[in-house]
Amino acid sequence: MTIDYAEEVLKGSPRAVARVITWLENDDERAKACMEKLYPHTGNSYVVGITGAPGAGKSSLTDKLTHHFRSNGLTVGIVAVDPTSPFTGGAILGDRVRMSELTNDPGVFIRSMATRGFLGGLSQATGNVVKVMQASGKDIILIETVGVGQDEVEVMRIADTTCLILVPGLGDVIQSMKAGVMEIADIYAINKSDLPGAHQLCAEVTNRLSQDSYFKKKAWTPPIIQTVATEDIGISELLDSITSHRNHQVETGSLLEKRRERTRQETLQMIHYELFRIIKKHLSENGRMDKMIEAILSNKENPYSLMEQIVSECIRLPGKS
Ligand SMILES: Nc1nc2c(ncn2[C@@H]2O[C@H](COP(=O)(O)OP(=O)(O)O)[C@@H](O)[C@H]2O)c(=O)[nH]1
Ligand SMILES: [Mg+2]
Repeated sequence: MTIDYAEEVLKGSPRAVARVITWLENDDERAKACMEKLYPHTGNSYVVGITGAPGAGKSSLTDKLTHHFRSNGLTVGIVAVDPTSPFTGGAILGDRVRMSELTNDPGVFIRSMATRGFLGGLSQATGNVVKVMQASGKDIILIETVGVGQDEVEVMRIADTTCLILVPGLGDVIQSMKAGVMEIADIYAINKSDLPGAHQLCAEVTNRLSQDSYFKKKAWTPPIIQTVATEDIGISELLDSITSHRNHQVETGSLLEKRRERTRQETLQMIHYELFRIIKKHLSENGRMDKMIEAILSNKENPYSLMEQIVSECIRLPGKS
């Protein structure tokens, strides 16, 4: 008898969850049929993003937050989109030992992701992984990313609440905050508050937020929480802020609005990549792509009119290829 993996995911089987995620990663055609069945069961969990520079303590905070969620009786899915994360193997021994506590908990599912090489882009791939975890019944999904590139910022848009982790002594914070990362943060955690400079950093961020016209207009002012992840200090405050932000968004309707916008983007993106896939397949037949490139290079054709020609051909293609 063949196994119905979607059914197994819905029952919460970690092996089925792992299998379906692997299909997604490998662009295996079995993933699509599975996702169709899982989709109606997604969207019931709350998604929290944890971002910040490498070494800021994102994994440590994720770990501690998970323990807190677990003691509140909630199940947790962790998606680590961070090449430097202990979850992805770049760990010192102590971290590995600590993480393995979570690995033994059936109420926790941890998955690390490669950060490059997904056909539909990193955020789409992460979005799918989150959906599989949601369908498996996890109450909270935590996504850890390194807040550096545009890809990672896009990943954070999957989150209902985004926490930006800053640490004292990591150079010009205000400068790095201008890079678009600031706009996505709903909560600031000043981690490593046991180190010198934490209070000053706190004051700098408070100042920056009060001056920024973007935040003046917003109904939600991001709270700034001081934490020491390694000592479990400030974690319950961080958790309370996440809850407050969630309540705020539910009350104002902005959660629904955020999810509506995300669904719009996701759907458009899916259509975009599917069209791209069909057109690429169409072009690769009979070595047509190579011929086109040669024609363009020798100035017999130009890419603009070729593009129009190809698109109109593909729109007329019978069914999907
Ligand atoms: N002093 C201090 N060290 C911390 C704190 N949080 C994390 N660390 C340490 O900082 C290092 C990087 O932490 P990690 O969670 O892997 O950071 P990530 O790269 O952002 O995921 C590890 O050695 C942690 O033990 C903290 O609050 N205070
Ligand atoms: Mg990490």
